[in-house]
Amino acid sequence: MRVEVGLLGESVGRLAEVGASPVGGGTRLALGGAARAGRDLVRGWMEAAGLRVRVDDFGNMVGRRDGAEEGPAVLLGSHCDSVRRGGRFDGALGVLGALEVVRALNDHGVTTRRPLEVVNWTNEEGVRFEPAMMCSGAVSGRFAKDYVYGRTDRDGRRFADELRRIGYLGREADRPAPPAAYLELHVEQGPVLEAAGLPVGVVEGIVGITWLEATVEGRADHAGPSPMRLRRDALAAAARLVSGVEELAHRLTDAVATVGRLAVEPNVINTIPGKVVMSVDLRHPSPEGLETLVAGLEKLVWEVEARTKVHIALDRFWTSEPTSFDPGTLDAVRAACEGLGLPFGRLWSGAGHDAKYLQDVCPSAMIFVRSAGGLSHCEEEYSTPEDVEAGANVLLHAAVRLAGTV
Ligand code: HGY
Ligand code: MN
Ligand code: MN
Repeated sequence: MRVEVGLLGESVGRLAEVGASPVGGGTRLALGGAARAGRDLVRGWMEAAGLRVRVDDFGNMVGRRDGAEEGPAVLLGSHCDSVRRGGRFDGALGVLGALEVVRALNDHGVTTRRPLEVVNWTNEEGVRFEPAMMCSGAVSGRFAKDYVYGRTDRDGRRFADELRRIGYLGREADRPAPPAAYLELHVEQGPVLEAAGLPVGVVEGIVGITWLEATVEGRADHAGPSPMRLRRDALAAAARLVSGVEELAHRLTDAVATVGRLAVEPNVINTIPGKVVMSVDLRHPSPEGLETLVAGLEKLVWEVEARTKVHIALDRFWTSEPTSFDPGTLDAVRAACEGLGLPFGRLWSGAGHDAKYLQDVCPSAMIFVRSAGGLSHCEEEYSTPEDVEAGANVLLHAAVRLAGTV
């Protein structure tokens, strides 16, 4: 039994047209207009594949395919929201690959013992509404409903209001029940599989991630008359912080750190910046490494304050601990690769995924597909049809192993 990769490629291409940019990528930030159009498209495909679709109180979309037995389902899925000017495979491959698994089972007349469910998680990226993996985290009990509903975007719009506005505010009773197992197909978004010459990978875990926001308060003043010795330039201080953050990661093996978002006030040519608000994204495979990075950042803040006479407030608002996936579920993925005669890598994910929070509530694992140039979160993101087909077939056969057939 194999998936029909032409159909999968076609649906990835159709979904990519929603919020498309002129060069092949696109923007479908959570709960925006393009996200709604993408959701409507996916919902139609889910229903056309015979799935009974429901939407929960976080906007998570769940399509159910009955098994011979009742009881916990094997859940397959990922997310359809994107970063700004992201790629067409990040997240979408996991939702549409899961849909392709359902179509293959339908085409081959296969009844699974356990029910199968396909899920599109709301707001995995955490770009418009920080933090990431928010609605798989909410269903897994990591985030309270009020917290999620009250998160606001840069324009002050609330999550709950936006969910209602796009017509995807469903019921708590329609949340996915704790699954028997969870599988997520995703592009690697890094260089490991390509460097090893492998099409797919068995993902054994996800690194730890912590997000902070630094608010640098200086004093706005005229860019001309104000002597240098009297200035409290918030942007000059923030610049020291940005390069110091990068230096922290270079000094610790396996660490990565990024300042991806930065806002300057008043942001005009002839005023000394009075305030800067910037993000800090720190990642490490171990809890100790993550805490070493945070301690290094706190020391750096103290040094920059002492040197530049600004005040810097750090708000550490999200931490996703390093996560190892379930050995039994990993065995099912490995056995699927072997059964298909596919060479496969074994690696950890440097990117966060909804599977992290699913592992909190059920045995979970991920399957990676090779990323060309290791690129992602950019419009150049690409995976070949052959690699996409290999990944989707691994998902199909791992799902069948976990769900059983009658
Ligand atoms: O940030 C991440 O790693 C994921 O893409 N949300
Ligand atoms: Mn993703
Ligand atoms: Mn992503």
